[in-house]
Amino acid sequence: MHFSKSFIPILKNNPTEAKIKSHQLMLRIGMIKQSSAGIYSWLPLGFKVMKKIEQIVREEQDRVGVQEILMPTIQSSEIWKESGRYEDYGEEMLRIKDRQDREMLYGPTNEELVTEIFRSSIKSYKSLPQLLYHIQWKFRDELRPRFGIMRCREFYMKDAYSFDLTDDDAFFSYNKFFLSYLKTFKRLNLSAIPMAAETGPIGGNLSHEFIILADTGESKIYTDKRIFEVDSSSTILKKSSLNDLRNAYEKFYSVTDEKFNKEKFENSVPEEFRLQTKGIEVGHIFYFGDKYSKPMNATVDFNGKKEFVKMGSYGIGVSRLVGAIIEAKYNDNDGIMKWPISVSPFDCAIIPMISKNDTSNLDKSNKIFDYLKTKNIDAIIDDTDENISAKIKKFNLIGIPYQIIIGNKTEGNLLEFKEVDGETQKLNLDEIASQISKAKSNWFHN
Ligand code: 5CA
Repeated sequence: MHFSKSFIPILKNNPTEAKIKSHQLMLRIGMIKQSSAGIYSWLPLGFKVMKKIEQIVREEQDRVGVQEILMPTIQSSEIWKESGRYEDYGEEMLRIKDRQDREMLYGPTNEELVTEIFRSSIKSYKSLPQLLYHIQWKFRDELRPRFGIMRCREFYMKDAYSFDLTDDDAFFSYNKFFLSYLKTFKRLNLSAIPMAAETGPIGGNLSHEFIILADTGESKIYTDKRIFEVDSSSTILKKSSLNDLRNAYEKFYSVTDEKFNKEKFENSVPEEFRLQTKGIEVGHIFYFGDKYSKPMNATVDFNGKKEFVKMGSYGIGVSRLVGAIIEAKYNDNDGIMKWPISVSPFDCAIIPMISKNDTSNLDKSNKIFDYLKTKNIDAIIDDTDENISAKIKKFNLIGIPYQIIIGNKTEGNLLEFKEVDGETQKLNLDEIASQISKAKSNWFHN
């Protein structure tokens, strides 16, 4: 890809309407464009990052045995009347009518629809557990959409649903998601902490939010710092191993502000480990038993009796994660962003110094590009006639983790190669390719 032909509309300055650094950067480097309040178009750079995040989320769902489906964005009001949430959901729900005057809605979440799908086909406890997920746009008519795609009205979410016979089985399902979320966020090079949370309009009484620490986050949290040391790397998909993991986390007091209890916090956390800060909610899991299966009559046969299935639901804010990664990785003091290689829009930027009548650096860049392509490395060449320092500054913002700079200092086979936030090294092309490939595969297998 040549920069001159790409659709990456860079702004000269930070847009004044954006209050937090992720929103500023996303507009500045042309990842998104607002189309109306809280509703955005995703331009190539933003879309690429979001699709890579989506793929990691998908792989980690598949890995714990969740099956992918795709439900529509538009739902009938009937099922929401069955569950009783049609009225309860209030003004956040976008209600529409079709030409037959039927009440429809743009789905804010899918508990009802997936329960309807489940009950029409699954009849026996022998088919349990059923774990289903989809990745689909949602709409919530938020009172105050803000911070760009962090709290918007139309957003992209992975939502999964579990169906089990007993509470005990359902906790096993819950814990599988608990583990898969930790793995997912790790592959995004994020440290997300599970915290006991309120359940709100989804319901139930067991719930965890997965929170990334950030000053600009909207969630207030109270936590024991020792929770950051919990290690999930040896946990396996067995009941007891997953229970141990949950216990390892729940040993430490860690809650969002709705659950905060000052006395409990101070009694259970020694002063030196207390942390009161803010974070971004990137995932949220819920257990709510028969809250939907009972009113919607979703049952299975068990020894001649009909039992209401026990359900949970599990969300990841796929589009919000794009902003959350920027909040975690962008240093707006020095103007350097560094995408984790696992989700970077390109693996490498080739930045040639180009003078008017001399195309030799551009020719060289094209050859490097072709070679990197044979190694499965996705590069972008800045073929514009900007000066080299403006180009480097621009790519520091765009955040592609590796840069190859082709300027006057290029000697023989040695190229100037640097990680966006690191020192310049002189390496030959083979060494560069293997360094990038190694970084990519490390993340893939994380
Ligand atoms: N049905 C449940 C679980 S699938 C559910 O909807 N949970 S949720 O309401 O907590 O949403 C799941 C995730 O979607 C949140 O953790 C958050 O990361 C993301 N999300 C929720 N609302 C918004 C919004 N207005 N803008 C961007 N992302 C959002």
